[in-house]
Amino acid sequence: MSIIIKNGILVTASEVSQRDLKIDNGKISMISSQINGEKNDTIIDATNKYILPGLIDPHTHLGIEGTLDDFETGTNAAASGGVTTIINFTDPDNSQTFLEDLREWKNKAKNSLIDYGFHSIINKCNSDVLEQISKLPDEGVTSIKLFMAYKENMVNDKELYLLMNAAKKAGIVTNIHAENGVVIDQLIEEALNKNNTKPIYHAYTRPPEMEAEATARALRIAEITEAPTYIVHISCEEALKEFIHAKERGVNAFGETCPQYLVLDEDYLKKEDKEAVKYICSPPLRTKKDQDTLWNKIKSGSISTIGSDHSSHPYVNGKENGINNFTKAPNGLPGIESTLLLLYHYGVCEERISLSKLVEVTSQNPAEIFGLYPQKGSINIGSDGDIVIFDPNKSTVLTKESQKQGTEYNVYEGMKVQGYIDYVLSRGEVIVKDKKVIGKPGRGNYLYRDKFNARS
Ligand code: DUC
Ligand code: ZN
Ligand code: ZN
Repeated sequence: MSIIIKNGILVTASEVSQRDLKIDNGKISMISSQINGEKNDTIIDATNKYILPGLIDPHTHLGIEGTLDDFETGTNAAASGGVTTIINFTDPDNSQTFLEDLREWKNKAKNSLIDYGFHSIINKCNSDVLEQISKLPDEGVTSIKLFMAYKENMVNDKELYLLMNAAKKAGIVTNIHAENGVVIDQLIEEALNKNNTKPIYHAYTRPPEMEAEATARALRIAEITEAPTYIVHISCEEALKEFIHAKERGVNAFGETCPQYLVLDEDYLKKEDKEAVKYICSPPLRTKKDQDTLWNKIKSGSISTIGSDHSSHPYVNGKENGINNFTKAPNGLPGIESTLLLLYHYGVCEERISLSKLVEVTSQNPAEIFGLYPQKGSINIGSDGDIVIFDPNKSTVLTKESQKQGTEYNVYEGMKVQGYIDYVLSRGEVIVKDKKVIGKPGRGNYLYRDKFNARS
């Protein structure tokens, strides 16, 4: 019994064309201008709708202690937004080695609805850690993440150099949170000493120059180690300039931004304190000018991917702690289910990017960079049947009532966006239909990813 999607407009990173699609045993088996089904086949009519490859969200934080989305609720939310694969970050637990930590995370993810992989966060450097990095590919993990900010997790320059070197030798790409944590901590201390505690000081103490400085430093180290490097959540023009300079020098660097940096700006941090605290994330929300630059650099190809950086911190006993002191609010925004709709509305409908570019940055590029292509990332014969059927003629309103993610708030509350997610298929199984999640938790597979093999 096959699944046949008929009469839709198929979109890949390279073309948009009217095609029928057939899926057998979870894999795409035929793409043709007309496919006729047989008696037992399931036919889905996609007339006037787009057929897109499922999104790969390369930046999620499900299952973090104190947050509201575990792998079950978080992947339900992801799937309802058209995401069929996530690459989630582990969280270092200093009582065990990071390989033990990774195995615990694999176990934690067993109730995932969709396919998943991990990036290992590494927050220290010693000979054991360097040795363990070489073992990560056997675990199916071909990316690590290093922080240049946050006292408890950041690594210094020597460690950055040693860890990136080890990652390169192991065939692993290094993700970097690029902010100069030392200077930022000093700026925070100075702000608090002056009683500057309102949410907007979160942005003022994490200025674009310090994101740019860390980006440049990381990429200079990448230049001498020749380590493939992926800068997560680029938020501003200053950092982008450094990033593009490095690429022009031949550094094998990839850049990611997030929907919040494209759609929201620092004015949200100037709202009434109790509202503004919801918007605390790092790097902070920037200006409208930065948004324009980010869109332009997606269009031009400098930025390769979009990740949601989904972090489902509660409002009560979470974000609200920052009302009188911004440093007490946990960093990060929920948004795993709104990436496709936001990019379609603000990107495609507002003519900032093409539909094929949307597919490239949300599916093909993350698959290629993180060792999932061609199993994931496009609509090819033999690829997994991970498909979104998207209706461009209907609209969706983003609200906390209608969302699947666990937070009591939605940072895009009330936004009416063009587009509607009709169906989501994962390996040929319909897991979302008309906003209802019908796939079962635990059906998601752990993805053993290939070693790094991409060129920026
Ligand atoms: N960085 C992330 O990548 N996610 C949440 C918080 C942060 O600073
Ligand atoms: Zn980060
Ligand atoms: Zn993150």
